[in-house]
Amino acid sequence: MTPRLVLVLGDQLTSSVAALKAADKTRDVVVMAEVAAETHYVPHHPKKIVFLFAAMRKFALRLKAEGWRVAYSRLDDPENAGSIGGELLRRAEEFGASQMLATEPGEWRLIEALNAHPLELQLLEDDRFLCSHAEFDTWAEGRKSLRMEFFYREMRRKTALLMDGDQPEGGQWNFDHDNRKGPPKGLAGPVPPRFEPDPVTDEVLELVETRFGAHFGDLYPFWFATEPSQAEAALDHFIAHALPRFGDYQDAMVRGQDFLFHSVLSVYINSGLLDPLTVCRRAEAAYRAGQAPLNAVEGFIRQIIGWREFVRGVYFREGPGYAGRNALGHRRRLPALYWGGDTDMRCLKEAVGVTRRESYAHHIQRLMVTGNFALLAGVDPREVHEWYLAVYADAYEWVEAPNTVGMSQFADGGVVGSKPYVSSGNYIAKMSDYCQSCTYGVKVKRGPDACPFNLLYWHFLLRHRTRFAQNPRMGQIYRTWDRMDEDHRAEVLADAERLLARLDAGEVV
Ligand code: FAD
Ligand code: DLZ
Ligand code: SF4
Repeated sequence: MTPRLVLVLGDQLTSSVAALKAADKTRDVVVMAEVAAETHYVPHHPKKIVFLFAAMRKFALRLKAEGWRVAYSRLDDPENAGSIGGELLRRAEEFGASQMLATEPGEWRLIEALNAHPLELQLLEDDRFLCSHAEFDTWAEGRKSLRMEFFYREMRRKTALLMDGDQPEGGQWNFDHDNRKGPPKGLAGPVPPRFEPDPVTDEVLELVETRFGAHFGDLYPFWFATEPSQAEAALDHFIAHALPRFGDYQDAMVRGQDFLFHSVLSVYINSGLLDPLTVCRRAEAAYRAGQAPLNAVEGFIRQIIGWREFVRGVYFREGPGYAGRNALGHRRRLPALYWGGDTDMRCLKEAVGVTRRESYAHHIQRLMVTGNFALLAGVDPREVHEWYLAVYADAYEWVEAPNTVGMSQFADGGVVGSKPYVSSGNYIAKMSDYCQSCTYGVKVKRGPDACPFNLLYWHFLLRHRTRFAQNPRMGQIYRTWDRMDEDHRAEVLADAERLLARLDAGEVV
């Protein structure tokens, strides 16, 4: 029998991925390829590229050890065709194959490329998720709006995680009201374990330094796990040292504390090094053993079986055009400060700084600092989306786009969230220690020293008054604005305009 090609992409690194489960070790050839097209369609952070290539190379070695025939293309192979489609064609010729098996990629772009490919394709649904496309569609069908909270309850019932019979553990589904503590002075979290690069990773580091040195982001020190046993050690460390306080300080931001009590596991979960349900069961076991409180464990599990599954459902349900949506008609260019340009705003300096160093920022930095500022300033959501996709090691479109285009930029018009996540400087002042060392005054509401978030908050709301004034959760904000002194209102808007003009002129803001 002629062999079939079995495509394994960089974020499908587990032996239980659908295409491998359906393949025949004695007949088929696994195809894995480092290709220029995937590294360039957005300028990925060098740490992200090293992570993926090192993890891919090690996975290929494990597959070979398990008896698979693997055709692995390195980026610097002279024969490398430069794209996934091109590599499949080259390997088809080499092995005389006319058929291929693939697990559905996490981006419409690649799904479309595979569907258009001349080889006969068997495309299998990615079953590393709790909720299949059909199940999500059944849940979504007929609902006026999709709300994560109700979806999440279904996932709790389905997995029996934190359930007490048919009731939620502790009598409530959600303990979020306990999870919004501002940081006390000196708050410090444990540092995630760091893994010394081995010879495989060293070789990739050299390659990436030469080829992608110009991309935004620091390559060194490189410390990510690149194989399952290391990722499991990172999970053990999180459960023992950070999970107990994950809930309390989930929204906190502290200078010099890049990770606080976050898990830093998304990079491993999304690429296949860790299984999401196993991660949740480990967290639940810590709660049952009295090692972590319910508000922490429920909050953590909700992110994985709630938000993570929900945004994936939205991405695939909404179809290929999702990442290009721009419901608010925003057109501003992404300011240079996102790519490391100078800024006087301490919060943005911190959030972009950790992104550059670690290819990581935690959720509130992504949502309420970089995301909030881009939305208030009216940046084109396509540019915002491409930035997030490029700079974070955990970013693949299925998860990044609904978070960015939907949750953070409201560019999907309200599919992911019922109202935009916008705030003035107040929120950042409450949840962080950033404002204490900022050039701007967070309490200053107008004039050159006013916190830019204070000015742009009102500018945003007024720009979109027709759309948002009818939203029951936003009407009160507009009434507050209407009660302010007229001269004050005019000055705030004029200051906001001046600030935007300075941003457009490339001045440091
Ligand atoms: P923790 O805070 O420890 O959370 C635990 C786990 O829950 C994470 O590892 C992740 O798997 C999951 N999770 C938490 N929140 C979300 C969410 N909103 N959507 C999906 N999964 C979630 N997450 C990505 O995995 N990839 C992305 O490209 C991505 N882009 C984002 C862009 C924006 C604008 C925003 C606001 C959020 C984005 N997120 C993304 C969600 C979230 O910020 C990251 O999952 C989280 O910061 C990863 O760090 P952690 O592992 O320390 O997470
Ligand atoms: C993100 C990425 C990068 C940078 N490089 C590769 C690669 O060279 N080969 C590969 O198979 N996958 C890569 N990936 C991941 C793919 O882009 C990913 O599979 C899609 O984004 C779909 O989730
Ligand atoms: Fe950010 Fe405003 Fe606080 Fe400065 S004052 S850190 S710009 S929120």
